[in-house]
Amino acid sequence: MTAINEVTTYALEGDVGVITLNSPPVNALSANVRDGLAGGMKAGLDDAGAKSIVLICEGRTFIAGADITEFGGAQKGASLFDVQDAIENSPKPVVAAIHGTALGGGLEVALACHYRVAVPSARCGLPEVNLGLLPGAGGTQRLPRIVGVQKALEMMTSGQHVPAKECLAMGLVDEVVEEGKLREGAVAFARKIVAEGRPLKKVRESNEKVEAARGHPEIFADFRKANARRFRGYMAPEHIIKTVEAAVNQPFDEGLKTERKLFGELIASPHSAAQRYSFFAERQAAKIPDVPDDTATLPVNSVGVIGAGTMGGGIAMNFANVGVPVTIVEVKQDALDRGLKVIRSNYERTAARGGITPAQVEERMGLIKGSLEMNDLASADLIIEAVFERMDIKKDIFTKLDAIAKPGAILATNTSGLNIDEIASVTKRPEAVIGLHFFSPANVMKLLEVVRADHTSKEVIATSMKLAKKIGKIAVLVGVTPGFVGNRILGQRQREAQKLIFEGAMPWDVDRVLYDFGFPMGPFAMSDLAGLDIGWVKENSKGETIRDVLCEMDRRGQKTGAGYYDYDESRTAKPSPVTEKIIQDFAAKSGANTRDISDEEILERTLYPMINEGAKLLEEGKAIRPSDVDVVWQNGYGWPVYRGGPMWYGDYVGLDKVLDRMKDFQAQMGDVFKPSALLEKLVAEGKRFQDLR
Ligand code: T1G
Repeated sequence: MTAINEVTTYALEGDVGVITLNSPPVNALSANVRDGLAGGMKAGLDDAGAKSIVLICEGRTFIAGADITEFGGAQKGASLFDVQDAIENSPKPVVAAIHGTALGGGLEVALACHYRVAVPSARCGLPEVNLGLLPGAGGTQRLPRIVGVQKALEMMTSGQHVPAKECLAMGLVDEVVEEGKLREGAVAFARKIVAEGRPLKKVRESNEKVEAARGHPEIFADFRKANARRFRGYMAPEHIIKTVEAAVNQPFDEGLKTERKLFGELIASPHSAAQRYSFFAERQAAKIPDVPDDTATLPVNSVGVIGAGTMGGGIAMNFANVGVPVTIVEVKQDALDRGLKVIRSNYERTAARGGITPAQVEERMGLIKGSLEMNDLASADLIIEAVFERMDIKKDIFTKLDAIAKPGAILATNTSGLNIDEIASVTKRPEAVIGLHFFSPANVMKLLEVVRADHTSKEVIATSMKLAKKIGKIAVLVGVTPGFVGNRILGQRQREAQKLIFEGAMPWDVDRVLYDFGFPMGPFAMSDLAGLDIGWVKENSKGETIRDVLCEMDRRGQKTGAGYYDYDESRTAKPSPVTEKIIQDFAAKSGANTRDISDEEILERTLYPMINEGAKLLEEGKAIRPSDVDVVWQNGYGWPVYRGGPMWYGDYVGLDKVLDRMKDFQAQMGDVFKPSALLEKLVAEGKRFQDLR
């Protein structure tokens, strides 16, 4: 065995040359790995004893793509394109041996090989779209030549990781070898293709599938139309479609040029910068400075949930989905039955869409047990309270739980903003109390705000963060403050949205600006969807707010066909002259001077206070790092990932501009706009939030 460099070795196994990469954590195509590949190919080609070459990786995975940390830096080491040419033009067959995930540039290297074999657990994909990019090493030209135009469009615009079995069916891999025996399987396969005199299959030369699509522009028109809603606001999907059109209509090398030009546009775009930032932000969020990775964790093999309402039911599903038995406790049988019925219908709907099998529906329902007895939670490892948002009720439950739960059990509350230190204070084990703030629908939304209270132990924090990953959540650790990170910042936007419609803007103006910015929906449309009468009590209503008046007129949102908007039978929202009149009357009655308000001001008034509040949360230590605030808003509140999040966006706009506008607004409208000390400090030092690592 020869060491090519510190991450690559070459060895001759019989008459097969084997290049082995070992560059943890994911064998990303760093300069070292590219140099290793180039050196390994040279060794294999120069080795007279080698009739074929196998490329394999050590560690958890085959090459998982280009090294994203190198983007934007000076190009060092061998060029990826030269490495691919060396592989593709090799007179000896080159076989890629795939385990883990062959992604992005990793799959593109494998596509330059003449053959690919994989173990059953392997997955392949070109997920560059998730980074606001497109496959920039020939993937857009080679993939459609193997899997066809339609599948290539789907794979590259979704970024999906396709299992080996499906890859075999699509021709993306040539053989699936025994799990755990990849090296042997790949070497045997390489020997077989030599023995059978099989050709050097160059993907660039197999044109049937792209030629079959030539003269059928409707394929692309239909794909664009079918995905317009999903691609709204993103740059990369349309660029990807254009590269596949090039694969169909241009010779391979011309198509490669088109790919490089379009890749260049994307990698230079703020969209991709924001999405690459978000990739690392999500991984950073899992790291807690004073709770090291090796902190002991507690076993969670059984869970109790108190409350079978919308949140309780969704929370329970998360654990049943990963095989953890759950006991749901309710006070009344009918509430319990209703809750379990909703869970079953959720599972059946997923099964109807083919997301799970009917057997899995039964298996998961089998893991969820209903009870009217809190004592049934005495042996649970983790208990999550998800009842009505009233402090007295929560304290009553935690007092009972403290007496019932076994030593070492974690006592969690799903409150969306109440003081968890106060809740913990009624127990004799505040170190076991933590907030696990799920977002509705709890079985769907990715975000989990893990709320650290004053006495929460590091074991309980570490256990909760790891458990979140197990149930497929993106966990962000936050501190106790009203509304935690997400809702506290939301309060800023909602306040300004409400004020703006008093000053001359209409709800649909505010919504349009935020929708065009990239939010899935504006605050007023969101309120209509949720229902304007949440927390509204008819008997106490005095028509003091626009919402009061709308509810009194039975305009309670989509469900009544009218709210801020009017809705037609297909629930399409239309600006409402009724609401407009109510708002104008209100403004006149309150003596407000209404004026024309620009879209730019609407955006600044709704977003800049959010950025400022994020800075305050960092000052107060309620969020560990700015990117955590962004992960919360991207995964819990629909902030568009290609805009990075409130903190990234503040840096993008320029903190000096945010500060100036906040000061303008403060002068005009008071101290609710008072800039945070951190914002002032960063501007004074010419720094950005991203400099606060
Ligand atoms: N570059 C650099 N670091 C990477 C990386 C990459 N491509 N992928 C992962 N890491 C780091 C990550 O930051 C983390 O670091 C550690 O590896 C473990 O990752 C030319 C332009 C492979 C499925 O988009 O999807 O190729 O936090 O926590 O959950 O066309 O990582 O420990 O310090 O995510 O087991 C295309 C990105 C690149 C794949 C593993 N490739 N990676 O998931 O571990 S663009 C991707 C993933 C490209 C070419 C283009 C996942 C994973 P740390 P992890 P995991």
